[in-house]
Amino acid sequence: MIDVHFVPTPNGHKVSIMLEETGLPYRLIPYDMLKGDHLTPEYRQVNPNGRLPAIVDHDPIGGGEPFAVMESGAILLYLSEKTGGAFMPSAPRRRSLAMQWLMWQMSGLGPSHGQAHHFIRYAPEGQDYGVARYTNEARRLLAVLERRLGQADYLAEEYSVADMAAWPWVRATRAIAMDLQPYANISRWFAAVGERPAVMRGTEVRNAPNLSSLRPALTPEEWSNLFGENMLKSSEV
Ligand SMILES: N[C@@H](CCC(=O)N[C@@H](CS)C(=O)NCC(=O)O)C(=O)O
Repeated sequence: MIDVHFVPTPNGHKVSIMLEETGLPYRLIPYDMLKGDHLTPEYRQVNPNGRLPAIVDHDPIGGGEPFAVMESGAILLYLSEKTGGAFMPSAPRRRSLAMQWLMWQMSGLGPSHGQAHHFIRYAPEGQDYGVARYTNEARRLLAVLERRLGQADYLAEEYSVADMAAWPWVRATRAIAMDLQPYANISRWFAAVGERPAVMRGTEVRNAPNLSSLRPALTPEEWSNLFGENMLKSSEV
């Protein structure tokens, strides 16, 4: 059994999609970040970085004690290894492509779109520089994705962990009012991936956030848990 420390966000959905795709048995442990569920010393034992998601495999690769894995990209690769290489292409070039696009998602698409969400949805209004900086970067990355998906049906030519990593972030563009219509290749790929039964199951409502709420109203306590003093205090040594 695999414990999934979970929030229904793009990073969380990467993992729930992969678990549904592979059919591995898992148990969701839901967190409410607004309440600061993730700020506890107990959760630091699971994920030293204190962010979500993370997994604990009670029957880990190689045996031994339960094993914790942080970082959604590393979790996808761990689950692939656990299932004999599922959703990692076996041909060397495609395998490298899957790695390249997974790294691109983890270092580019996710962080930059995450900052766009922050400045558009959560930052005090009037932060024009931050909004422009990350909206531009978010659009640049969508253009990169659009070009890639004009060359191949999937990021690594065949459906792989790279698509599972990128797809939930593209899905979340609706929360920052980005229109996918001008991106014909992304739209085709987005529909094809979204029709996969495992992807549907992996993203179905589990305390799903209201993606249409452009500016959620946070209490001072909720703000502090996400971005302020409470968050900082929890990471002090
Ligand atoms: N690179 C990390 C990012 C994890 C991350 O930032 N997760 C968000 C939720 S999607 C989080 O934990 N936010 C809580 C916080 O910022 O305190 C991953 O891919 O797992």
